[in-house]
Amino acid sequence: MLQSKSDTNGRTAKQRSLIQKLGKELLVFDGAMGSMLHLKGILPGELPEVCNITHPDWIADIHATYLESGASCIITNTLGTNRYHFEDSKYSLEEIILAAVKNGREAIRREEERCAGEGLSKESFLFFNIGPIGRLLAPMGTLSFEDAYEAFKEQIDIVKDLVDGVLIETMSDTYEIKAAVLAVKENSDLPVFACMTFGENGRTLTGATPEVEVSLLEGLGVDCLGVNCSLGPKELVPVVEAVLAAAKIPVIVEPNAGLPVYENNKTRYNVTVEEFAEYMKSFVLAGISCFGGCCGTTPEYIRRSCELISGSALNRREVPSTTCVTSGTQSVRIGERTVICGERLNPTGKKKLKEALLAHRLDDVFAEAISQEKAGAHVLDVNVGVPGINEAAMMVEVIRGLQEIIQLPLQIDSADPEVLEKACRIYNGKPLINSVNGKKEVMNAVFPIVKKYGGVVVALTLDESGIPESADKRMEIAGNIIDTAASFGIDKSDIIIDCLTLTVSAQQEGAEQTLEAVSRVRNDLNMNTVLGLSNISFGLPNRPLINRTFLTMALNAGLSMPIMNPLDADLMSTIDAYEVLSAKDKNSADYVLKHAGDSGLTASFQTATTSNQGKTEPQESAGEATIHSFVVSGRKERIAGAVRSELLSSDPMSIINNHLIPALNEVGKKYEQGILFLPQLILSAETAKIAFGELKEAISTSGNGRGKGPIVLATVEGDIHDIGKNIVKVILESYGYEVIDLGKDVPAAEIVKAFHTYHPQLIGLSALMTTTVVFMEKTIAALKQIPGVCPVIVGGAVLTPDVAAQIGADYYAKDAMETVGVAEKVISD
Ligand code: B1M
Repeated sequence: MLQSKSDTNGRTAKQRSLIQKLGKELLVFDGAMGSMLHLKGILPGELPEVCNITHPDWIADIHATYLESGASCIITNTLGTNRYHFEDSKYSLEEIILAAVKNGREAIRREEERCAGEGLSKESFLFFNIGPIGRLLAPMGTLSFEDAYEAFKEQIDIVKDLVDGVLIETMSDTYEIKAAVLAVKENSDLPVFACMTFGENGRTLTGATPEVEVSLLEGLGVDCLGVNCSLGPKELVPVVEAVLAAAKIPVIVEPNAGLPVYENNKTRYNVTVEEFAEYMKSFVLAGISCFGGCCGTTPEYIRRSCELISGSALNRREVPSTTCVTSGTQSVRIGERTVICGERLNPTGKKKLKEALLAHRLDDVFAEAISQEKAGAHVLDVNVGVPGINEAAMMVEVIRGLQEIIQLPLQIDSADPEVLEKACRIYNGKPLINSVNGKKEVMNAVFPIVKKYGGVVVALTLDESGIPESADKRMEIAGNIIDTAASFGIDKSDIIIDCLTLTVSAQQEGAEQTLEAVSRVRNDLNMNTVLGLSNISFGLPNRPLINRTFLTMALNAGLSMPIMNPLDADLMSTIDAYEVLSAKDKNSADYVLKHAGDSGLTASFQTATTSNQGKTEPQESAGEATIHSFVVSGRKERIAGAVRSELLSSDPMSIINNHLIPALNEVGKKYEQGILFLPQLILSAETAKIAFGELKEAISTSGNGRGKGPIVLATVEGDIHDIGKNIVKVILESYGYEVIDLGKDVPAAEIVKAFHTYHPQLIGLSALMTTTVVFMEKTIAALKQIPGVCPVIVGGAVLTPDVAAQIGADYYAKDAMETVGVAEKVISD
């Protein structure tokens, strides 16, 4: 797996020509296919990709018109040709994809003929278009990373020898785009262009920022990266600026023509040809290398943009090198503010963690990660090397679990290259890899992993002769590592040098040599440094004192990233003070925020009786181990136990009202504020569902009677929120009502049908979004057409008694208990 096919440089002359042009001359892509197919007369429900077979002439015509309008790159009509979209299709994936390629080639042939007729020479390129699979990847959905990879690989296997490049588009999940890029690079030599799509908040649906996208895709070695679709070109301006500020490789932008407006039975896009062209020109002047159009754009948009841009030279951007690692949502730049790497997920010297790993109590590991994140760590070291466990399997499991519940980038820490490889593959972001060293064998094993998966690697200044005593020798090893890395294509900005902390009680001169090496790496090599801290004080009394004094000296020498215990308040405060004194914390803003009101006593003095010399073992405070906190942080494995123990002293309804609903409200608020993202929202919802599952039994045993009703319940069309509706159902059942639950996202027609089938005495509708209240209104209107229909009750967070009345509902209930009150009234009447 380690070799990416592209490393073999087996590209065709056409592919090499494409790469030569990329970044030197403007490459113009085509515009939308879907809106053009509507103009051609595609029928409602007809799949655009199937038109490759049923209407090859349409597709070839559309491609040809784009080429004639100025595009030199066209993309196959294959956005959705993956095995999940075409499960039940009459045509095989291969038939559709081959037809799409044939149509593209036919258009290029016509364009060549046209140009030859006009005495022009023009080279056109055919890109295979890959879009999202249409299913969410785990942990948000059920599709595994490996299955996503296989679905992309299947497409690449068909086209690898037939096209000039691949354009991956409209991706909103970094994990999915990683699977797609790996599938292309491992199974073909094709040039890869990759785009993600961003929302109003400047993030992808799963919460990635432009910097996260750039770090990930550059690391994976794509040839060109960028942005497509999203909102309109105007809204994309800040995203494009952020991509251009971070990307060292060529950038592509393909906006849509704004959001669609449905008017007089027709869809119209609100960005005009002229506006679109103006934005494309400004993007080219700002430094993009390729442009095209997405939804709603037509050949006119491309033609006018080419006219306006004609004559503008590509802007050669100078992007400063940065050292950046990411999770799926957060990037951390190393070398600006001090980066704190949490050391506590490393079993060395931590008996409880070792036991937890051996007993497979991953819950303890995750609790430790959460407490380090809360304490202010920026990156977490993850090491699971305990004799007696399968380190590779455990590392993969722990990393998968951690990326579900925390947002910090991870440092994958192992001496075994196989473990590093497996972990880097499933890591969702640009990882920190710990470590390589000056030994030839280690460099040959680790650098290919760093290069392929695009990580930042920690380089230890030791080699076959061990750890050198002098700073001079450590610098020599650092130089050798940097040169060898370069021969693997790894830039020095993707290396952090570890000058190695020696135990001062055993080698007293060691600290000075380490600090000198740190200073020389920083000042002479202009590179970042990392040091594990706690080793320095081994064997001495009052270790925290030595640790924090060494930390201050190391920071002053130029240390970029201490690996340390973020739960040690004194160490953390030392960094806060250093950041002020070194003018990194501008206007002392962070310091004041954190330390206003401090007593001035050191934290270790305040907690002297309990600190145990800074050796805190994994533990969760009582405040953290609550139903509320488990829902907010998505701790699925802990929630059932917490609910069962709370049931010993509380009744189910008060658990719902006092713990679960406030927790979900907090999650909703944090989602709205952009603190949490969709993966966390989903995880919290799943955790809450497990809790409700536990409560359901307790509630139903308190039921008083059966057989009243029936009552039909449904969450309306367009809305998949069903937690509240399910509570209403359980409570009604516990009061003896027969409830027919139609589920979520239920169209009005189905609810009308259910009335005729079940003859309910009450129909209950739930909606949680402003956008779905209209469907609720439509459903009520449809029900009211039925003579003698039963009353309709509505509920859900967006509704109020006024809104309920406006949309024609008979009753409104603010919660499940009020629903029971209404049911009692309606049904006894
Ligand atoms: Co989403 N979501 N969500 N979400 N989600 C909200 C609703 C939101 C307010 C979050 C936010 O931005 N602050 C926001 C809606 C904004 C708006 O329109 N005003 C939102 C959004 C935008 C979205 C997505 C679009 C996100 C995205 O994809 N970018 C997406 C929508 C998908 C879709 O529906 N088409 C989405 C997805 C999801 C998850 C799948 C991740 C998950 C739902 C899982 C599930 O339900 N199976 C989810 C969750 C969990 C939430 C929040 C955080 C919690 C909702 C909840 O379960 N509350 C929510 C924020 C919030 O509400 N604080 C949010 C607890 C529940 C017990 O309360 O449902 O109100 P509730 O039910 C109460 C009462 O209202 C009443 O009784 C219940 C018990 O007391 N009640 C009735 C409910 N129905 C009743 C019917 C009755 C009577 C009473 O008579 C029949």
